[in-house]
This record gives sequence, C-alpha cells and structure tokens, in this order.
Amino acid sequence: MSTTERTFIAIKPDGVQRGLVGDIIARFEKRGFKLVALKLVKPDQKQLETHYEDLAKKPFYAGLVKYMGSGPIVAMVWEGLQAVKTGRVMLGATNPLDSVPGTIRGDLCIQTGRNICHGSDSVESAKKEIALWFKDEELINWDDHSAAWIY
Ligand code: FUP
Repeated sequence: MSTTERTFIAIKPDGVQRGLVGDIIARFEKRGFKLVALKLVKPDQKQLETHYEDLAKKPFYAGLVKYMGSGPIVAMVWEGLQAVKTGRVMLGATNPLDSVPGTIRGDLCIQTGRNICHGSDSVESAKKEIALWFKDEELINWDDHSAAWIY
C-alpha cells in the first residue's frame, strides 16, 4: 500500500524499568499497526549521540544521553497508514504534562526528562533511525493476507 509508512518507536530505560513495555506494545498492536522489528538493546554512547545529533547543542543533551544509556531500551519498527504521524499522536507531547489522557505519555508519565518513549518525527528521520538501530535483516517483511486491516 503506497501510503504505508514505517516509524521507529523506542521504549526508553524508565519505561522498561517501570514495566511498561507490554502496555506500550499493546497500544500499537491494538491500533492496527504491524510489528516489523523488535529488540531489547543496551544503547552505546555513539548510537545515542548519532540518534540525538540534532539536539547536541541543547542544555539538556548530556543528561538526555546519560538517561538513555542508563539501561536497556526496547527498539521497534511499526508499519501502517501514517505510522509516523499517528505514532507521535499516540505518544503524546514531549512534555508529558501537556499530553492528553489516552496518550502513552499522558497516561503513564509526568516528566519531560523521563518521558518513557520515543517516536520518529518525520518519514525522513524514521528512515535514518531505523537504519541506525536495526540491520536490514532484522526488519521482517511478513504478510497475513487474511487480515486486510493489518497493513
Ligand atoms: P520528542 O521528539 O518528543 O522526543 O522531543 P525532542 O526531540 O524535542 O526531545 C528529545 C528528548 O529530549 C525528549 F524526549 C526529552 C528530552 N528533552 C528534555 O530533556 N528537555 C527538553 O526541554 C526537551 C527535550
């Protein structure tokens, strides 16, 4: 389907430590997105610096990289109609206090610096992030033609 996109979603160390992995994955599954890749990974410093290179000059950058390297994260690729934009809506705002109830951050956290999940902000950055966190062979193209509502 031509409008199908892939987005990179990560559950950050606090989300893993707080036992929120199942809840977050369930939301993407129930919404109808298709899981294309999934792994638990302890990010290395270089990966995190590349992932957040656009934020390198921000005052919170060093703390952000430290927090993201403080434990394993769950790295995922979800596919479906407008997966990038819809994924961001499902996550909520960067500051959880601005996130409406029903979103992941609006339901599950309160601090910008501990906002439990990441989602690509554009199709272009999704492509970069997927290539950063996954090898090609880790992206699984699977079909279930009997389930036309899963893209
Ligand atoms: P988002 O796209 O929602 O992840 O937001 P950004 O790319 O702007 O920020 C990336 C991460 O930096 C956020 F998830 C949390 C952290 N951050 C702060 O710690 N303080 C800030 O003021 C802004 C962002």
